[in-house]
Amino acid sequence: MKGDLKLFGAWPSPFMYRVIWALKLKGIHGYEHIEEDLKKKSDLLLKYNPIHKKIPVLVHHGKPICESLVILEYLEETWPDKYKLLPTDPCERANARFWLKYQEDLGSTILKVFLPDGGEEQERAVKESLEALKNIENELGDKKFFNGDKVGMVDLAYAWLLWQEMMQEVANVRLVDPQSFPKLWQWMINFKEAPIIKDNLPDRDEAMAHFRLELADLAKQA
Ligand SMILES: N[C@@H](CCC(=O)N[C@@H](CS)C(=O)NCC(=O)O)C(=O)O
Repeated sequence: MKGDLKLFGAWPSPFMYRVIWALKLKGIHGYEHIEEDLKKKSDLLLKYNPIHKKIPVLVHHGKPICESLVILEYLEETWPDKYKLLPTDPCERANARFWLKYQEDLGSTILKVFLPDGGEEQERAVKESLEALKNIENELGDKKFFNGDKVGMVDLAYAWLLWQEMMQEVANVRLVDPQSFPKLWQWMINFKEAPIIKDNLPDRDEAMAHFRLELADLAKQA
């Protein structure tokens, strides 16, 4: 392992899991995990991510790298010969980056699906999310994973769909189900069963209990 590596995270953040999976897929062990309380952030987190004040932050040789996808790119560049997260062909790489950006642009829309008070904004978010999910399903096609037969960066980025599936059960809002999105559904199963991933997923019951509390908090604030 190259030098000193620390990961600031907060269970069960899907953004943090992206980094954990990438580190483990690349076989980078021995990093230090620092668990943050997001209601009482540490001075170190605020120092390392003063702009967004969010986890995950990876600190390598004392230098912070913020934003989960930026961290994944950093890991790919720093350890290029270990498990490859991006395709090597420039055109395929560009396509992977297109879908990485697509899911980032979709983030705030998906969150609005879970607005506690519903209404027009939520309806619009559901409609837009369903359209986007159709595009994502078409991109996936009959492939096992987005880049073929091995988990890659795009899969790690879209793994929030697993969180979405747990949230929809808690919030009683349905976006993805096996009938309307059979390929995405199968991909979620493939992803959960993939080596490394399957041993590093949050416990479903504990995560659902956490989401119930979060949604109750959101409803109180609304
Ligand atoms: N775009 C960021 C999102 C990270 C994010 O939203 N982290 C949440 C936890 S899931 C956080 O730290 N929230 C604290 C806050 O908003 O104050 C990434 O990809 O790293």
